[in-house]
Amino acid sequence: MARAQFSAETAGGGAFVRQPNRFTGRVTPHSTSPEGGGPDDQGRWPLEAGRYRLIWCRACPWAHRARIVRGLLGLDEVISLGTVDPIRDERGWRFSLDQDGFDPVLGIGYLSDAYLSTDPDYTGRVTVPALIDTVTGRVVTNDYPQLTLDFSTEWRRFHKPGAPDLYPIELRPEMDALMAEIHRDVNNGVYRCGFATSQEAYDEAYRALFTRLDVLSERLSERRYLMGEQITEADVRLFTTLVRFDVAYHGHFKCNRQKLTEMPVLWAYARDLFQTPGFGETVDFDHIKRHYYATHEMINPTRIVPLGPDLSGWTTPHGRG
Ligand SMILES: N[C@@H](CCC(=O)N[C@@H](CS)C(=O)NCC(=O)O)C(=O)O
Repeated sequence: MARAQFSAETAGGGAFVRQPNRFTGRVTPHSTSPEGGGPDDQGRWPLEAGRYRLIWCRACPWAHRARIVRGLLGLDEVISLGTVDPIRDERGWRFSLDQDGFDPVLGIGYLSDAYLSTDPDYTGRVTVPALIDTVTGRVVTNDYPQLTLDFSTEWRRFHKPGAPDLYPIELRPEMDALMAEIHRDVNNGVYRCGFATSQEAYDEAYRALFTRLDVLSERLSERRYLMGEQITEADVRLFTTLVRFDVAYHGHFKCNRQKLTEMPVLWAYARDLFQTPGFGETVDFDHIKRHYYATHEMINPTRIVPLGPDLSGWTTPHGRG
């Protein structure tokens, strides 16, 4: 069997099994801690404007979700943003895009500095997104699925006027089930294709991915967004994978039954979102390509970054809505 990109996260049959999220603190108005205090005995941090910092990488689909949701809800003013270099070095995610290589607020050069000062025994992958407490420098959470839902529900006090409800209470049961399928087969499914180290594991992931995309395409042929006429968290989660499909997953992860541009409904849907304020301006195709092709040395040992594909189609009329 081929050598794995992440051997600790590769099962016996060559399938990629993602590590659990280590830090699962939550910022919430229900915390019993005072302002400026740490987490209460249930891991709940106090809700405060200007206190927490979101660290993201423009290339990362999990981090990209948090960036989009933060913007759609108008939380930009109350949660600051730090951006790591799309290429990790041997110490991992670094703040080399910042002056002198240090995050200007946290004063650290590597995201691992925050992880290790929070848990000196941490041995897992240091991942984005991460929400960091600027008072103590500790990692509050790297639990990306909960993070964005908390932006919608726990941070409501700081939403901009007229902010969308991305997680409507009456839709949650259906949305949760849909997002679980999208996560398994699409968001993480592309990684299960790319990081498989056996033909069988790859075949299984590939089939699940395209079968799910067919189902989603069918659903989206009858409605503008996944849950109807309003954008929800489910759309944000699907978008961050679709926008990377042709530039990264089709080639690098061998998700190549079709390109996104060859799946008419999904392509129009993705363009519709791309052209919606809060989406397109957060996309950095250059960072995405450089991250994937130059980071996974087991998959692309030459680290050559392809020049294509042509991206001009993203701004063409989508004909939806
Ligand atoms: N926290 C999740 C998802 C976040 C994630 O995987 N982010 C990627 C970037 S897309 C990352 O930070 N990878 C760091 C690494 O592979 O060392 C995980 O641990 O799998």
